[in-house]
This record gives sequence, C-alpha cells and structure tokens, in this order.
Amino acid sequence: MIPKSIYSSILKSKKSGKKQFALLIDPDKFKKSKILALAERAGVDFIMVGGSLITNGNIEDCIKKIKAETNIPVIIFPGNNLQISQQADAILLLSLISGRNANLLIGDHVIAAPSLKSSNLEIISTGYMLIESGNHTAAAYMSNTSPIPSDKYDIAMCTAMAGEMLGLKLIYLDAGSGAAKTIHESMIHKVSSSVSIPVIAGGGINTVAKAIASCKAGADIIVVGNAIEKDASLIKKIAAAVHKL
Ligand code: 1GP
Repeated sequence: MIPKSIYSSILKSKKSGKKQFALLIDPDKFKKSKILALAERAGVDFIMVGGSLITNGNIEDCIKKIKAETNIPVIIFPGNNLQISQQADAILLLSLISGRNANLLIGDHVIAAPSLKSSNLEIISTGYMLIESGNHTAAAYMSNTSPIPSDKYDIAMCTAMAGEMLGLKLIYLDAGSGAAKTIHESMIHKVSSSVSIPVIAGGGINTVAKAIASCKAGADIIVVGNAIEKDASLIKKIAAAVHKL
C-alpha cells in the first residue's frame, strides 16, 4: 500500500522503533521482474530508483514497470536533476551537505524547483552525506566533492546537526554504491543519537550481518543496491532480519 505521506510513515516507523529496508534499483542494471516479485513478497518498505550516472537505462520506463508490478512506494534517489519522473511517489531532494559544491547544495534545486513544485511528487528534503569508504566511489567522483573521512565521527555528527537545524527532514549517510567498507557503526551511532530526524544508511551493505549492524547502530532505514543485483535471495533474508529488530 502507498501511504498518503511517505515521510509521515517513516516518522511513524521510527517512533515505534521499526526499522525499514529500501531496495535501490539502478535503471541501467534493472532487467528482472523477478526482483520485484521477491521484494513484494519479502515486504520491502521502499524501492528507491536512481544512479550517479544513467547511461542506457530509462528512469521513466523503470519506474512504470515497478509501479505496474508492485505496491511498494517508489522514491526517486536522484543522481542529478534529469532524474525526475512523475511516475514515482516521492523524491529525495538531496542537498549534498558533506561537500562544498554549491550546485549540489542549492544550485540544481533552483533549476528543478518549478518542475518539482508542479509535480505530484512528495518532496522529502534530505541532507545527503558521502562518507569515505576505502575506494573512490562514483558518487564522490561525479559530485566533485571529498567525502567525510570514515573515522571523523564528530564532523559527521556536526554536519547532520546543521542539516537538521536547516530544516532537512532526513539524513542519508552514504558510503557510495559498492563501497568496500560500510559506514562505521560508531559514526551511525554518533549521527543518529545527535539528531531527531530519521537516518538512512547505505553503501556496501552486502550481508545480513551488515544490515543488522547498521540498524542496531541507529539507522532507521538501510538501503541495499549492488548486493541484490548479485544475489536476489538476499532480499528476503535482509527484509526478515531488519523487520525482526
Ligand atoms: C548507494 O547507498 C546506496 O548510494 C546503496 O549502495 O549499491 O553498495 O548497496 P550499494
């Protein structure tokens, strides 16, 4: 079922201590409907769609297909302001608060504002934070920003606090797609215990144990992309583990 307000449903889950699992689909790599059926059956909470760079995929067709085959809320996780589609339920309006690239802090938002305003999409303003993860990720390269060092928990904490004070509704801690190291539990803990808005963690989560560890450290929602492209059976296992916490 699609809630009237996805953000309210996230707040409600956070309040009741329920952890959530979002499956990230990259339109370039999406081919199999099998993944959608597995996600539906496993009770995946959200499907996020987007990528740092879409080359041959089509976000519009990809979301149409997801909407036709599932009842799972679809949230756009845009790699740039070309990745907007009316077919989705919501969009994370990302401000890259870990970086100092003016366009990704506010410039692209100015350009996208009129089309977002006239859309039916639920807009969820999100403080997006890239965290260093052992390898140079597509997100860091494409955004032309340096990620927060993986052991600088205080910088991450203060960045998230500032984001919350600026009125952002979510914090997304991202080690980057296919990250060699997931975000350290101490960083997730420090950030999530310093803000009251929900915290998303993702990047490099490729086992049930890593999903559980991120949730236990304080993430309200975990995002998994790459690992599921390699092993779809993880959908059921991660969903069950996260929902049991
Ligand atoms: C990347 O957080 C997401 O932006 C998910 O990362 O593809 O490594 O799961 P993975």
